[in-house]
Amino acid sequence: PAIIRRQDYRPPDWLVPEIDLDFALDPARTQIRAVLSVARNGAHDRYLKLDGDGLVPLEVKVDGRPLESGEWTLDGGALIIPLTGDAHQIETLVELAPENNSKLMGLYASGGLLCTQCEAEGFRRITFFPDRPDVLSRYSVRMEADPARFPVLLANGDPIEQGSSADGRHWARWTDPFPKPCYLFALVAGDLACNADSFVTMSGREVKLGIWVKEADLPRTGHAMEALKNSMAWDERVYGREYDLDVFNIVAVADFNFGAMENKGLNIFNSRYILADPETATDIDYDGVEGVVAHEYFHNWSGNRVTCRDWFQLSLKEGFTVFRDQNFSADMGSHAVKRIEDVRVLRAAQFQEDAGPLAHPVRPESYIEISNFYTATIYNKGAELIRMMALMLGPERFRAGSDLYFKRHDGQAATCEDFVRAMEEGGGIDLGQFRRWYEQAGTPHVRATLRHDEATQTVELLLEQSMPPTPGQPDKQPMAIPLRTALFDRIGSAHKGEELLMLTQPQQSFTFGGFAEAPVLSINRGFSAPVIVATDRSQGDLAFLSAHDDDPFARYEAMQQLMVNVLVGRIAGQNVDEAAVVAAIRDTVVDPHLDPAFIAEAIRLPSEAYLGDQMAKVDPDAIHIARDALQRRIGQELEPLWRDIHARTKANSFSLSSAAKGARKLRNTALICLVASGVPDGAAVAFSQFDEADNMTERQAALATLANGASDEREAALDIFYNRYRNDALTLDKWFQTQAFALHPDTVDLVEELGRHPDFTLSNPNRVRSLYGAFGGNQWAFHHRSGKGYRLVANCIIALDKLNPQTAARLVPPLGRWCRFDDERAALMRGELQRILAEPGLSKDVTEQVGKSLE
Ligand code: B3K
Ligand code: ZN
Repeated sequence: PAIIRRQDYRPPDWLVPEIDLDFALDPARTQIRAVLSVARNGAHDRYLKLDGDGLVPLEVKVDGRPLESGEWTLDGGALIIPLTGDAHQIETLVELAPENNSKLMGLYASGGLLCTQCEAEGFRRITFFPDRPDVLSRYSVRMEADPARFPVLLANGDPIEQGSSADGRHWARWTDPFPKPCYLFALVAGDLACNADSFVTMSGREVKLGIWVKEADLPRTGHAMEALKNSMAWDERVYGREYDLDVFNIVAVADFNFGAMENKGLNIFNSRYILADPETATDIDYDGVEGVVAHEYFHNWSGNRVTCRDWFQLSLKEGFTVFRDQNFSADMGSHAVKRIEDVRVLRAAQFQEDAGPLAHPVRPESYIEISNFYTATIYNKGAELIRMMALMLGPERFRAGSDLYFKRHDGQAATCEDFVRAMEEGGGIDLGQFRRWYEQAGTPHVRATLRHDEATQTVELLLEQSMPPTPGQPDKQPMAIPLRTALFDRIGSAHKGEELLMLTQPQQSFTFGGFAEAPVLSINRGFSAPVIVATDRSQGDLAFLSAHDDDPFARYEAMQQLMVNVLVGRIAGQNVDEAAVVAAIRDTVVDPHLDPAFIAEAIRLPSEAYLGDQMAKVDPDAIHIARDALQRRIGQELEPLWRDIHARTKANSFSLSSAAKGARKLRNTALICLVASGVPDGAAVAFSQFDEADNMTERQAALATLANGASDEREAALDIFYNRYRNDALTLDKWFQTQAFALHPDTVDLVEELGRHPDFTLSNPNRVRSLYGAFGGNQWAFHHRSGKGYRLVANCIIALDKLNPQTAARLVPPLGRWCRFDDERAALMRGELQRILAEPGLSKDVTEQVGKSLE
């Protein structure tokens, strides 16, 4: 397949200032008539090329004149029309069968609805058009459908007219005053109920808000609506950004390839990020709804008003928008806990990506299939780059930079370079070297060594950076790395103030005076840079910081490092002191000044995958055994504490307050510890939590804890859960997911069985992700010695690729990490990748991911 390169970017040959679309909607046979006004862009004599994917032109007209079949050609799906003048009107007619669209890209059917997904290149599956983000058009859309099956007709912008046709059908016309790229086009038709509300903007305009769902789901839309109104107010307050249309609609659909989509004025969501109630949604789900609603809303400015010039600039909108949604969620809840959660995700997904065959820069140089580049690097690392700029600039100058960016590029298709330049000029800073963060793939490693000189009472902090090679980038230049740093006096447990150290050289040393005794180093506080830091701090120093660091992230990090050191030592067969870990956990748990949600984060053992990342070669079995043993010891030694916490965090009634959420989080952690201790009543305590809970957070956590072991309670709880929720797809997903995640020796066999379960289907991406996606993230189970886990996932990829290549390709990365494992496992993993690649008719999505994984 063809490689698309960033360097080959050329402005479009033809622009399309206006488009008029007419949809005669029907699941089996939809006709689409498109009228495009096209304008030659610059002086050239190139023909008009309109992208198409699987479309057959039934009619083609130029300026009203029907073309003979020889007057146009098809080239790899695209419609080619030679044109003589500089401005013409092009009309095409095509026909589609949305109900047969299993890729869920373009116009498709989901649960009786008709809906669209166009980003990145789905619009070309709807009509012939220059499908690239730098062609911006004004849209007018007419939809016509059977009023009984499709009473609601929605599109971007504002509704302007509606009516009934003579043949008993009805129609509606929507127009969007803001020029937009075609990836932001959307329509929805179906039998939907609306949670209607409104928001008054900072200039006093009233915006009508609607969240559209199946009638029965209406009671589950309240949290999403609150999140939407809070997001609108937050973007005004923090970025000065006001909403710009008179209506803002959100529709929830059951079959969706990812989380949600920011179509102008008509966001379309995976229902899992809209629907929430205490009976079926966990606190994590509630936070997910809040974060994704905010993310898509924030795209209205960072993405829609200012869009991307080409798909290499994807992080321009995604990194910035993730940064914005992260800060919004932090403001709505706890900054400390949100940062810890975000860093955990970054390390689990992005650091692994950066260390493997699919590593790519935040602004990639080439791709085969753009759908494969909606990655943790583009999104989460991209957000870290914005965060570093915001840190270096400070809040006022960062705001000046973002104001300049929005002002300068409103209505344009911009680049990452445009953003950096706006930050430089608006914020008054030189980001010359910082730009390497966009260019170089890989995670920088920083080694920090502290030397104390008693005679001069000074300390020297030596920082050394390096960056491992990544595909196509063998040698790296030094990065500009902002490290928030503090030095703690051992006596008094305080520091003299934090400093922002800029590490820009391969090696650099910083000297600090006034230390009669060697201080304790607290570095990369708040995780100020997305790097891997190695220090020579002793377990004693880490225990000190885990008790005294005033930066919550650094305190959490010290605790995690303390645990990592013990576990990695154990795995290597060393005799390590576990008592320090147990003591630090006890001290943290009983500290009355700490937020329970923070405590729960801090005392949680590092995941098996994270431990794997600390080793030269991952040994999944040894990691599991060591982690399990430490968890048991923590459970046993502090058993009364866990019982006490578990009892006293039981609430009388459900609330979504931070205090209530924190209590549930700590309660679930206490349950894990208690059950891990092996006390005879462990399963019974877990079962009663499962049984008595009035909320899904406690119920699912109890189920997950039971699922890790073998007990009658395990089987009973799984049965009850299944029977209670078998008709609720989103909740049944949790039943699949919990079993696929289970740290249980039989998980691999169970996943095989679940793949044959009557409720399992490849046609719903959420269901696929809850079984095979979750399983791919279960290190111990997936890397079962036999290779069975690899075979299961490869079989799923092969079968799913025929229906939905985009979702199939997302299952590839765990198989691609073979380099990190022993020779036997590596050979089995490569064998499966080769088997996939040998499949006839493989999509370019899967071909790209598998091909790169084998290099
Ligand atoms: N922009 C969409 C993602 C589209 C993914 C296409 N493969 C959702 C988001 O990031 O907000
Ligand atoms: Zn986004």
